[in-house]
Amino acid sequence: MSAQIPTNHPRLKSLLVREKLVNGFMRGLVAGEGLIAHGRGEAFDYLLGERTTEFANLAIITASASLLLARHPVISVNGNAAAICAKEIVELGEVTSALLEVNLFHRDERRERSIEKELIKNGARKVYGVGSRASARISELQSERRRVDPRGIYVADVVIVPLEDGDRAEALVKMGKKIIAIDLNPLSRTAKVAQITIVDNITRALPAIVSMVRQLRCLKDDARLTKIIKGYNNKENLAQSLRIIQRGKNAAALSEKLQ
Ligand code: PTJ
Repeated sequence: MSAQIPTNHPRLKSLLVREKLVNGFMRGLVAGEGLIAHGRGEAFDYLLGERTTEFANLAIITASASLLLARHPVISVNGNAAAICAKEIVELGEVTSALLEVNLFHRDERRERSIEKELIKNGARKVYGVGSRASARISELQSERRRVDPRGIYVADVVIVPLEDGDRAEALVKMGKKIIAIDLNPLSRTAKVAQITIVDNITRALPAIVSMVRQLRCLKDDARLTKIIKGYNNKENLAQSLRIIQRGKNAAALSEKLQ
């Protein structure tokens, strides 16, 4: 932990995450643009009260059920996700048997290798999509995100996309894949196009999915998992998250707490 941040600072958690990102930027994991993207996420998080809402929780349950029923799940990892949640990404990969694939918007092979190293340092056995391993192409996409691993995202049935920028999620849905987005902005293109959107901070969402997968797995009941998925409506769920932001009660409660 940083020597400069007092442990009783009311914004301690948030400041520590910022520190991880800046650290990740300096270590070559995070794109400069990633720091800006985090700021936008923080603003939405504040408006949501910096907590996992009941609607985010519903999406977490549905995402966990989908991961348990998936045949070939893949977790797409970008710079921000690796800098703030490498350990949790590896853990989720382990509990769901999902592959980990590096897929960057601002593609840069050195950064890909740094992210791969970070995941391996945190316990990953294999990382897909790095350098020439990303030899398949998503034809609908213009961005560098079109390059994917032929054994990873290209053939996945379920893909988790934390902190995205929209066009790829749309292309993957067109390819028939189920997309689980983690995005604090319920208005983003990714949030709207994904079949399951978890409107929550990745730092809270990933541990919650890991714990939910463990709970649901114990049921050994595929019919129940299918029922959970069928009963979920992403459009309605996003509208509810937006209502929380519009009402402003969560943000007011957070502001009160921080006085
Ligand atoms: O590492 P790269 O090259 O793949 O680049 C990654 C970024 C994040 C720069 C790139 O994907 C990008 O430009 O993304 P956007 O379009 O800014 O979208 C990022 C989304 O993630 C926004 O909707 C933010 O609100 C959201 N977000 C930011 N931080 C978090 C978050 N969502 C969940 N948890 C966060 N901590």
